[in-house]
Amino acid sequence: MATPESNSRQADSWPNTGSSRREFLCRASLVAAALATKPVEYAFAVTQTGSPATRNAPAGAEISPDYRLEISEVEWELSPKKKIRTAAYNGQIPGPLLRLTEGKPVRIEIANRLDRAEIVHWHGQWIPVDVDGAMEEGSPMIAPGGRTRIAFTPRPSGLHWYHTHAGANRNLKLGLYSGLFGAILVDPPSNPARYDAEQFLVLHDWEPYYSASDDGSLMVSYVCGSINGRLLGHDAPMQVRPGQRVLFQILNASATETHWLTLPGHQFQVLALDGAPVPTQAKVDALRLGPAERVTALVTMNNPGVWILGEPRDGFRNAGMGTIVEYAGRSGKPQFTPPAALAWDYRTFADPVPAVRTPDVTIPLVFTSSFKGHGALDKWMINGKSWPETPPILLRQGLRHRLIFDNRSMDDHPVHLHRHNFELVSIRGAALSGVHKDVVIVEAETKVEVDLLANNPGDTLFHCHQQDHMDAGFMALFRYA
Ligand SMILES: [Cu+2]
Repeated sequence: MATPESNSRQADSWPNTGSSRREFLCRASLVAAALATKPVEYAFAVTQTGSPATRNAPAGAEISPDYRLEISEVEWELSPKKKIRTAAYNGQIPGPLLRLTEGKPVRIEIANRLDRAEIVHWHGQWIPVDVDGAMEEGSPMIAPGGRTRIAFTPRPSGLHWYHTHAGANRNLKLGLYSGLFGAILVDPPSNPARYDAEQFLVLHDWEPYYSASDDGSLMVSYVCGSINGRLLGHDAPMQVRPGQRVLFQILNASATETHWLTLPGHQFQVLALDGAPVPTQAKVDALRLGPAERVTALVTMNNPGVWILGEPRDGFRNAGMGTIVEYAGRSGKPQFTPPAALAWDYRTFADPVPAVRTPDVTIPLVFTSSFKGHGALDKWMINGKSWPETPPILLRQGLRHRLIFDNRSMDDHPVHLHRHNFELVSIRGAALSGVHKDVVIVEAETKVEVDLLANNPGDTLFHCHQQDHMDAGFMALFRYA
C-alpha cells in the first residue's frame, strides 16, 4: 500500500505562501480557457519553414491542419497576485484540449516562437518514431522560430496528453517545469455517453527550486501548484447538481511530483488508467497520480455543499493544488476534510482473479542512483549505465517481453514507455492482470513486473518521467532487433 510517506524524498509540504488568507470566491474572469473543446481557430504568420520536421512531414500534411499549436513565452496569471513567466501552447495553461477520434488521422501544425529548439511528444499514442516527439528516437526538433506539420492516426482511445520533450538539466525554466503541456482525449469511434458532465483537471507545480533532501543531495521543490492553471480559489467553481454523474479526466502534468486528490464526502469510481479501461471499476476515496499518469473516474454528486476537490496534504493544497465544487443553490466557505487514509494499489482495479501470462523473453532493469555528493544531483542508472551510455534494450517483434523493474533506490520512479503500453503483471511479488498503462510508479525498493507486447516497430524511449531523474541519465532506448 502506498502512502505519501513512502516517497521518502518528496517534499511533503511547501513553504507557506499565505494561501490561508486567500480569498476563495474569485469567480469572475478566470474561467479556464484551457478547456476549449474545439480546434483552436486563429491565424499566425509563418516566418520560417523548412525545418527538418517539415521536410519529413508525412503525405497529406500539407492540407490545412486540424489543430495549430504555437509555442511562445507568456505571462500567466495563476492568481491576481501570482503571475509567472513561462512557455505555453497557444498562450494558455494548460494548452488547448485536443479532442481526437481513434483511427481518424489528424494533422497538427506546430509553430515555435521561442529562441530555442522545441519538440512536442504525443504521450500515450501508438504512433511512428518520426512524429512521436523524442529526439532520442530520431524525431526532429523544431528550430527556433520554425514550424512543422505532422500527421498521425490517434490510437488508442482514452485520456492522453502532449508535452515538451526537451531536456531541462539544471535550468528549472525548461522542459516540463514550463507550461508546455495539454490534455488529449481520443474518443473511440462510437462513445455512448454514460455521464452527465465531463470535467478535465490538469495538475502542475510551479516555481521550482532546489532544496536538500535527507541525504544532502539536491531535489526539486515548488512554491505553488495549480489545477487547470489556477491556484485554488482563483478559478470559477465547478457547478454541479445533486445526482449528477460527472466524469473526471485527470492528468498529472507535474515535472516531478506525485499528487493525491480527494473530494470530501464523495468517491471516485475509476474507469480507466492512462486512458485504458480497467477490468474492476472500483470506488476509492483518494486518487494517486504520479507525474504523467492519468485517471478517468466517475463521481456521483450525492453530498450537497461547497467542497474543495484537492490535494489532501495541507502543504500542497494550501499552495494552490485544488479546485472548488459547488452544488446548485449552495454557498459559503468551501469545506475540506482529509480522508481517513491515503491508499493506492493498482491491484484494486485489476482482474478479480489474475490471469497467468507466460513471457517469451524476460528483461531485468535495475534502477540505481550514484550519490554525487552534497549539493549535487544524483546520477541515475539502468543496469549500471546512465544515458547516453545505456546500451539499447533489444525487442523482438510479436513477442511478449516481461520487463522487471527492480528499483533499488530510495525514490519512487514513474517510469514511462513511449509508443506502447504494458500490462502490470506483479507488484511486490503479488500477481495482477488487466491493468494496462504507459506510466507506472515503481515505489522505492520494490519490484514491478510488466508485460510488453512488441508490436510497434521503431526505436522506443523508456525513461523515468521525473524531469530531474530523466535529465540525470534515467533513460534507455528499446530497439527492435
Ligand atoms: Cu525517477
